[in-house]
Amino acid sequence: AGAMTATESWLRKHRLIYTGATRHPFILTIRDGTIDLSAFKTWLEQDFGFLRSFAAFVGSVLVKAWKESDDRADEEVILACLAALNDEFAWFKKESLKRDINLSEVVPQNATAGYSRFLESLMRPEVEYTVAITALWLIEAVYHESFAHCLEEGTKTPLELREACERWGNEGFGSYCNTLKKIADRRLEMGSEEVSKKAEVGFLRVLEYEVEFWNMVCPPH
Ligand code: HMH
Repeated sequence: AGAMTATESWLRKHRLIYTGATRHPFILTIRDGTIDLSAFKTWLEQDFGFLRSFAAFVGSVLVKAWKESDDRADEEVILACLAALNDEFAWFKKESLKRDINLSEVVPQNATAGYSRFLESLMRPEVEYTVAITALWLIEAVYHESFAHCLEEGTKTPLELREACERWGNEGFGSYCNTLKKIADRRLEMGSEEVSKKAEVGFLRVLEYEVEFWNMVCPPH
């Protein structure tokens, strides 16, 4: 058997928090059809705010790839991510119109603001490309795993939420996540132990912020 890659060993080692982020009660209520639509509205509002910071972060990862990467193909993957974000912004605007939300008036809640500050810390030039691309992979992978779970056979995901679930849950998005994972593993393999430690800390923080984000939308009882 081949040796486990860095990301695989971290997924194994930090399984509990990973599951907490990808099988959150909010996702489970979408899946079983009991979701509270006001929670979905909060998610829509707050995620739009998150995406603004996320787009800036992805831009910074592109800069790092351009400066530091050993493989020019990485830049194209990150550019495709930015293109998809452009599409996502349009989708959020369309959804907000349907649901009587004024996105320009939305105030970021603590979890969103905290997550944005974390992303901003990763945008600093001294943060290594390896650390940033590992975070980018995981941020996308958590959404893919979460929403793909709502599309499985036998789930009762409400029709009006299927489109949202398909945005991140579709197979194409899954292979894009896999491409990011491979880049992260390639970089982690060629990097130092020190960079790898920093990337693992970033990995854990992404999962913590993802759980906090879901908790804001759907508070634990
Ligand atoms: C909070 N995490 C959060 N929002 C998103 N849209 C993604 C990840 C994936 O893009």
